Amino acid sequence: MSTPATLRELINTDLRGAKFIAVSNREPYVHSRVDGEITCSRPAGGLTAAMDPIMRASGGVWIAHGSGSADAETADASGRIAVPPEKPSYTLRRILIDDKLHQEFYNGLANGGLWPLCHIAFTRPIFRPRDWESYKRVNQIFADAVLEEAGDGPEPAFVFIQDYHFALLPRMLKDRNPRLIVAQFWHIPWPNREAFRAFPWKEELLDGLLGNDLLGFHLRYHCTNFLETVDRNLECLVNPEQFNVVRNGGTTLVRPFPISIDYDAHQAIASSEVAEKETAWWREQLNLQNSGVGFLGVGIDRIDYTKGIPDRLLGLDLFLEQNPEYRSKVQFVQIGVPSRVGIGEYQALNAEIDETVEYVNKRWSTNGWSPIVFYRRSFNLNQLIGLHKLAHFCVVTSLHDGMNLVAKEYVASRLDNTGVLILSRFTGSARELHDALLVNPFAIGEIAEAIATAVRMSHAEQNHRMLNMRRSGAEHNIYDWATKILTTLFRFNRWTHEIDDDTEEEAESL
Ligand code: GDG
Repeated sequence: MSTPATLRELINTDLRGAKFIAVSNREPYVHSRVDGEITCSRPAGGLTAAMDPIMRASGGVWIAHGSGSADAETADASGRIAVPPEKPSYTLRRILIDDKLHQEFYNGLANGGLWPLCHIAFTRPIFRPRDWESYKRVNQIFADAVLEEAGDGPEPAFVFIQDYHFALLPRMLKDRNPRLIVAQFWHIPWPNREAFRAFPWKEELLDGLLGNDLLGFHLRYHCTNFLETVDRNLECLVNPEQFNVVRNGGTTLVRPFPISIDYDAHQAIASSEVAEKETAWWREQLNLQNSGVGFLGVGIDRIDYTKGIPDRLLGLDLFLEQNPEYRSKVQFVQIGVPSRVGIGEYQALNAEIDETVEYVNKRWSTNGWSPIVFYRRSFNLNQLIGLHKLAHFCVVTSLHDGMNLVAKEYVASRLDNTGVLILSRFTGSARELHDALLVNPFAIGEIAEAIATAVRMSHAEQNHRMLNMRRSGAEHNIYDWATKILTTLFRFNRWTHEIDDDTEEEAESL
């Protein structure tokens, strides 16, 4: 198993002193001015949660959009600030972008176009030409910053790009500095080639991605979808057996790297006094001692239509209808972190969640008990872990999700090997956590049935399932994910432009 130390060693030896430059839209630390005071917060989201420990180990530079109201004044003149604030170990370089430009890039093309295109959640994507222009412009601004950080000295630089906000960046970088080693991880699914037909600027987007030496997805299935999409749309050589694409003399390896969490760090918090205190806080906050509630369920998500939050609440409603003996015995806490609120579909979803919470609570509430407690706000990690520890079951009902880290975090917090995970089959996590109760999230009846199974499950069965899931969680941590990406690149031997035998063998075993 990899650790921060083994990852650091790998970077120092195999990366041969290359600069480590990460790129993402979202920054890991946001400075805001609230009532005259400057505060620093960590945004909710899978990508920043996963990348921060890797950057701590690499000691490199992370280039990201500076979104906080006090971001400029807390960084130096070129946007650089040492982070984490409490114990600096790497540099965050903030890119400040005009609001309108960022809005068209982020809410427009990235989240209004690519996000729904890549997820099967039956929300239609919207592609506005001006958003595409802004997407190109922002990719260009980031390319300038990366090239500046990489410098033009003889030492190599490794650029690790995150996600669908920067599909054009790899080609922009390679065109201007072919010596750069460029890898990208696409944190969301890649659609099948039929769905991708809707995208208006196919050739440019795919060519941009083929500027990468390595392109990673969570699942093999997403890799296959990508290779088929490229084959259908571009002049190039697609090698489905070797999982690579050759275009204009350059090779892009396409590989699955299922992402994970910092499992040990998570467990360490879960076993600390801090977590105990947070658990006690939740017990009091929810008035669990006096309420007669015997089972607590939890859902934690960004408020996003891919996460299936209304479906989950309706699943709980059906469970209460079908299992009257559990009314007033089961309480469900849903945490929903506001996300992308500038987009119409997200505003509609917020209204739908409010209506559903009200409908279910009105239907079943009695004597001070309401089945759903909904918090539309974020909590810090310690508070989330405190809640995981208290919850008898956790419900993840994403309609489609590249991986889903919440499922893995719940498992990591369950130190006593109890608790039940109800998990959508349409998450990447479902491919690893076989001992969860797997459900089709579109089928509310299956969610109701899974809740019924969870509250009736014996301790012995909980132990058996949770132990298996915890074993799998402990085997694949976030450092393994980064290590696999880096070793695949080294094997590919980008420095000599050769694909070695190991790489061929590895592709055959995929
Ligand atoms: C994308 C892909 C993929 C949630 N509430 C709070 C909070 N969170 C944290 C969770 C978890 C993260 O946010 C959410 O991660 P997910 O994986 O569930 O989902 P996305 O944000 O959609 O992430 C996803 C991921 O990228 C990584 O590749 O798994 O498929 O869609 O870590 O704990 N964090 C804090 N307060 C909250 O209230 N601090």
